[in-house]
Amino acid sequence: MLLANTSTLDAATLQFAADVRAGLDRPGQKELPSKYFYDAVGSSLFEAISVMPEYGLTRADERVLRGHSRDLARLVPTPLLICELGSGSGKKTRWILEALREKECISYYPIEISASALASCERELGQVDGITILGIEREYLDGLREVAARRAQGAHLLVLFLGSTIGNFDSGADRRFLESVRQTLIPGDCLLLGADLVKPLDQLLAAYDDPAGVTAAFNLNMLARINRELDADFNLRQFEHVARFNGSTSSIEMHLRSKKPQTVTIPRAEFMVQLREGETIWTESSHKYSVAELKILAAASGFECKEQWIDQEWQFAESLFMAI
Ligand code: AVI
Repeated sequence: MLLANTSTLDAATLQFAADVRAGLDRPGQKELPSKYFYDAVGSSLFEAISVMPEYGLTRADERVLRGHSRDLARLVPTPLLICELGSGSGKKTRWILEALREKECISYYPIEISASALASCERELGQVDGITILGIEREYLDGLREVAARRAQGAHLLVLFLGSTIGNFDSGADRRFLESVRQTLIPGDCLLLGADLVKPLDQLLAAYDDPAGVTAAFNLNMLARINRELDADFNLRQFEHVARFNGSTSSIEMHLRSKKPQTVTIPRAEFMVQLREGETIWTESSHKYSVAELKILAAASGFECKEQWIDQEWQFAESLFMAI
């Protein structure tokens, strides 16, 4: 088997190699962590997904924020430090910042592991008057702790976790993550959580398997990324995108199905993987919540659900949780 000189790889690539190896070496269902979708190509493909007619999630998120930012501003205590976990381009946050700047002195801290996403967020929101922006290039919880440490006496935090990224956590990991967020907060601090809701099956399947093949390209880019960064020899034409609904977990699952028996070499992970015809690699789960489930999640992680705003066109909820 081909071995690469891995001693020259940076820490991020070594971690990527270790995670790829662990996921593909699993007995039973092989898997790859969905966080690795978002390299430069994957992030652009996700931007394209978000404007596809079949994928209403991002537009629904924006509609609710546009329609209810003033209601939100009335409910949160000030002075305020706003931290956004995974801000992306920051486009939909504009409504919130504009509604809140009419209150007291506001600071906005987008938290992102991608320097380029932070830069475009600072460009997008830099011109909102009366708001100080400071991008933090860290993992979500590390970044949040850093912001919490900066709070002045009497100031409150509003944490934004939008776009239903919470739905991409493994089952049970959503509650554990919210508990960790809660531990960095004090009573009265708030969390605005965007979550996609259960909806008819045909609508969900079309959203995750659009006829133009953009979501398929997004999914397959995971293998292309492994080829680029770990020198692997995945033949993308020998895999197909699969989206299916798992009723027992209320999640859309995305997989990559091997069209034939094949062996793939991943030199920088010092690993070789064999796939059977029809065998799948599980790449993502996207949980679809119910309104009641979100209230239970709030209570289970130390929050009170103060308000919920629902988009009726796409069934998407923005929930305002207050730390108790
Ligand atoms: C980022 N996340 C909320 C998206 C979702 O819908 O779960 C990722 C995505 N996967 C396929 N299409 C979009």
